[in-house]
Amino acid sequence: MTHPPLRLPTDLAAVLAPPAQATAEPAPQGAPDNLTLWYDRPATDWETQALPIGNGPLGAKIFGGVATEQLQFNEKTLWTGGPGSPGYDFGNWKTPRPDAIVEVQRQIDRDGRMTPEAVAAKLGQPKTGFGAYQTFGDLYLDFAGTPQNPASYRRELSLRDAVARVTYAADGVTYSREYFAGHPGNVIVGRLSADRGGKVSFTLRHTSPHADKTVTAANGRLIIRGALPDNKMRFEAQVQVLNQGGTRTDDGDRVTVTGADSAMFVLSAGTDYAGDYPAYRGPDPHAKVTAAVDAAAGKSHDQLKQAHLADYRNLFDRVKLDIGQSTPAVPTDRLLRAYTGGDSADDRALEALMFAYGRYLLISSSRENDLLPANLQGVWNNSTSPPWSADYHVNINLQMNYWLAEQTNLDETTGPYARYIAAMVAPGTKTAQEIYGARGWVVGNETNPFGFTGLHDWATSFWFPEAAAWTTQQLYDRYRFTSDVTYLRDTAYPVIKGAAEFWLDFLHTDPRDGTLVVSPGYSPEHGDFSAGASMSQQIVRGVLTNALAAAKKLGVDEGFQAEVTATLARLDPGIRVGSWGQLQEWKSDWDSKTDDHRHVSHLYALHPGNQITAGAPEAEAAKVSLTARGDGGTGWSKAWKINFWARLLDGDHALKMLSEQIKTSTLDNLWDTHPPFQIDGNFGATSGVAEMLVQSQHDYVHVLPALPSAWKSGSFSGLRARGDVTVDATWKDGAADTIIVRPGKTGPIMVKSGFIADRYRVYDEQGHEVGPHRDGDTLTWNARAGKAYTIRNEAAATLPAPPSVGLGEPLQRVQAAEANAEVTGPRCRRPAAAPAPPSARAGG
Ligand code: FUC
Repeated sequence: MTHPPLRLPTDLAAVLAPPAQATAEPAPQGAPDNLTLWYDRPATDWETQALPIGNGPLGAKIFGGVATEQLQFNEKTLWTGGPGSPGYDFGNWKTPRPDAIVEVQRQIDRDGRMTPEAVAAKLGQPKTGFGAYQTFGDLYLDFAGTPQNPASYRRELSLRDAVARVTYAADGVTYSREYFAGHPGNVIVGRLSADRGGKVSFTLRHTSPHADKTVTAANGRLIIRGALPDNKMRFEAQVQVLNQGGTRTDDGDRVTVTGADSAMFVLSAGTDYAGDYPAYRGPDPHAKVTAAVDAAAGKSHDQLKQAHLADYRNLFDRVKLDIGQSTPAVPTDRLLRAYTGGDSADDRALEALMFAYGRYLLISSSRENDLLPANLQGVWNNSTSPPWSADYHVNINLQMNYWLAEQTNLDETTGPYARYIAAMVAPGTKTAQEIYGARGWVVGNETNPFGFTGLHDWATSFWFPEAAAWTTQQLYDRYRFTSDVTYLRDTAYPVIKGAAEFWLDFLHTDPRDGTLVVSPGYSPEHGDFSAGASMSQQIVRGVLTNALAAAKKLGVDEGFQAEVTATLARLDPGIRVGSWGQLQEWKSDWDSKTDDHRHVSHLYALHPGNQITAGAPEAEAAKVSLTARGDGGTGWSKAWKINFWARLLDGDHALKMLSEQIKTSTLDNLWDTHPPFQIDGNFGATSGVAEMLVQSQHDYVHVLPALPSAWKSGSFSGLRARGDVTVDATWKDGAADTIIVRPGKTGPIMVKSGFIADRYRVYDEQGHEVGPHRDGDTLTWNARAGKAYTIRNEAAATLPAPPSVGLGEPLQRVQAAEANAEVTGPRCRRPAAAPAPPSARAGG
């Protein structure tokens, strides 16, 4: 059936129009810009105040001191430990322990539980040569003769530009500094200028805690070269200083500029790390670092900056969020202190800023040319012994770092994650064989850049073989978001298959009921060891389900498919409702109502998994558990709870968790704190907000599933849903006004939103009305790749009615087409059981 074209109402046409080209200019200085962090004094503390810039491999923290500027900087591969470090063993047992695991399994079969200490005594082994992420050191710029108290001081980080700036005035001169970390060219660029000629003078020098190095200056270039004593990893950084006007002199290990009109420096750094098992070493970094600095030094500041802005904005500008924020002209630390989580537009400003900041931080710490993904601190670390080695914890933390990536349209940031997980297959295969006697690959609770896939002996965190399976969830999810079958076949499937194969061999038959369970199993960092802990079972079910779906999609490995199908049929699903209505954390009903442990692992099936659907009895049980655990926790724990409440479709509680995180787990520079600083909470908070706005884990696009009542009216654009769909929406007085979906592939699309149970219309780009199939609050139609479809809430009627068609006609047509479907209904229905997916896809 075809329909006459409709003339689109003007404001609808505006929504449909492609986003305006980003302007090249930043917001004017001093004007409130809702996406700038700014402060009226220099930073004195690295962790809480200094501002982060980064391009993935390189990161820096800017202090903005007046007499001395400090840039602490990092290169993400600079790690102690691993091959070359005495006694490094990848965490594999130094001598075989043939019956050790079986003995633990027998004891758990007999007694039901074992203490972590008892299991660690049998299976653990001290960590050797694990290493830690290292600061590269600091650049200092000393400004001789600068007044102590300059006027109009401002230090800022623009999230729109990914540029940090410092400005102040002294003796009638305004001084400006500007820093960015460019992904193009892999350089950190600094520029110093003044509004009067000849006023730029400074000395640039380097310090670091790494003793085994040389620092030399020649032709305005500092060359910092050395090796870590522990593993002999070579490192090099170069900084080229270029002045306009004035003079430049080299002085041993420093460069001085005097009386210049402006000056720029470009920094690049590298190591001889390579991501390849077992040596993890590549070429000396000298040639690459030299080439990067030479290339950047051959360009003007303007060229470097334009390349950076174009690259960064291409990612950052894809998503916009308006939740009614209005940014007051107060520094960000004061905005944070004044935050109440109430109704004010200032509070909305901070929430919107936190959402954007997570995206900024991911773009800044995970890019295509990265050898490693974002670690516990992203790319930023000022220490030689950072908390938890600033490593890769894989019982929540690394996974959380990437929850936001696809949802918030940053697919390009996921490459390092995929490469890192794939690089664990080789060492993890050896560990699977030697420790567990299993096929496939495995990794434990914590890992490093050198394939540490075995065990250590910290009783409450040494054991978590489910980690490998969990890390592959993102790989499969990336396929669900992008529908990229080539990626599934070549990159994701082999890794997912290996993680699934491990469990085909390592599951244990539970003598209590004959089901297959994980034993020994340990719900992360909580309680006793047992068999069949809920999270263990949910993760294993997820990886088997994903591996099977992928093998079917690719039409490969029939024998493997049969094995997985048989195993799934016997697997304990790990979802049980306990005596007080809670979701059980363990197979036995051991949960305490007064336990407020930060890990809420047994809710994995709700988030990030998809085995529990809101409204189902298990979801009610998850709510009981979550309520009992309370609204506290470390930074990442609160961030996870935003996501949980959003998946339970409780937007007000999700916002409550975001506000708890902002109030009690956020530092002045808006970094998340565990404490100490841990970046996962920033990423988890952004993901949580995205989950409030769009969900797609059940293969339909659920728009505004958990809108908090405090976000009365607003809009977003550019969020992504599984099935290769980009989503925009506007809402007013708590109800969606307009939803626009842009599918990237042709085929059936399902869109769910509260108002669809009421009055709605769907248009294609030409204004032709689309006749979807409706079931309650969910529409299905055959969508064409590259087209935009607009669903309008006719009941809200905030847009003018299309002039050429009477209101009754399309509704009658829908009624005729859907004689058996409910046409009107409550605005916010309890979600129906998950509709059948438009194509055979599954997730875990
Ligand atoms: C997990 C958490 C801790 C911390 C550490 C880095 O082990 O339980 O709270 O976040 O990772």
